Amino acid sequence: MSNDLEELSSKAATEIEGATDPRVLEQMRVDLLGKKGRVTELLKQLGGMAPDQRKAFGEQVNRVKETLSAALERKAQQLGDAELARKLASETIDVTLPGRGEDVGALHPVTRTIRRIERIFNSMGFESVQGPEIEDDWHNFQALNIPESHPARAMQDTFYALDGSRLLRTHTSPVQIRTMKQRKPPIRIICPGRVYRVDFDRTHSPMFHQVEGLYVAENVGLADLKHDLMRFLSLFFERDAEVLFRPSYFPFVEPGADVHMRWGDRWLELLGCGVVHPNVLSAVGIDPERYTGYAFGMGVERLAMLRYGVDDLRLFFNNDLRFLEQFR
Ligand code: 2NM
Repeated sequence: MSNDLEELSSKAATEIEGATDPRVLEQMRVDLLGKKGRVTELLKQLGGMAPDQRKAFGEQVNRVKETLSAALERKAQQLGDAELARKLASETIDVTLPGRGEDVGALHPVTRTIRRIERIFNSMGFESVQGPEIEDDWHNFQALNIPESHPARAMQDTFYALDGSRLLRTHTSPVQIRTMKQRKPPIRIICPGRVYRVDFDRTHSPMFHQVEGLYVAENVGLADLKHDLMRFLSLFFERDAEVLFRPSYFPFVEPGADVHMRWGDRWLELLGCGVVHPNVLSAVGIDPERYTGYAFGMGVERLAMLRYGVDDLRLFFNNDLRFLEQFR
């Protein structure tokens, strides 16, 4: 074999053996055996040779060509196998690992209770209305027949802005005041929402939720109030509620009452209510000679505690998942 061919063959064989990249190996194949490859060029030279030389040289080049071709193929296979093995190793999935787990969320028990109260009153023809939590003195007190210096203002301690111009509503009644100013009777609404009072212990939270209701039309009276509230309580507690109306005082109603319900061998106070005071109707521009109304208010957390058997109101505000998860 000629020295040139010998050298080309052994150099190429070494390079092929040392290849680590399939693309580099493919480039080697093109450089050696491609249309313009070095081995191919040698074969092209055969045409210009003397017949005796041609036979011997042709056989040598062909042998080199076959050797290199086989080496290239073997190496390509080897690199392909290595690549596949690497890929399989890196994409291994351990199916015995524990899963990440999916937690299902749930509505807060207070939200559930508000929705339950709303659903019942909506079915009785009451429309849900909402309003601002930051209020002024007129909507939260004056329009509700609670003038400055009235002792009723001391009944509930109010959060005031530092300059005294605004306050956090202490009940949702200002929403009813706003609605009565905007609409003409008949008006039949319930107002769920957050309210705020300076108060914090086992049964009081500085923020809590109320649902207040209002029905203003011609000839609305105490009998309508009693009937509608008894119907609500029976639907809410899913039993024939034994209900007691006891006289009580709220400046925005006359007469006023506290509603109690028999709970085992005790009477529990559940909500307050009454016939809307004529001063309230006058304040919002409704003629008290023509229209009358009833109103009521209830604490949502209190009803939620009774319905779910919760004995500490603060559990509703700690957001401890061990508590909340029980309401899924
Ligand atoms: C209560 C008890 C009694 C009440 C009155 C009004 C309004 F705006 F119509 F005057 N809204 N809510 C009311 C009456 C609320 O909560 C214990």
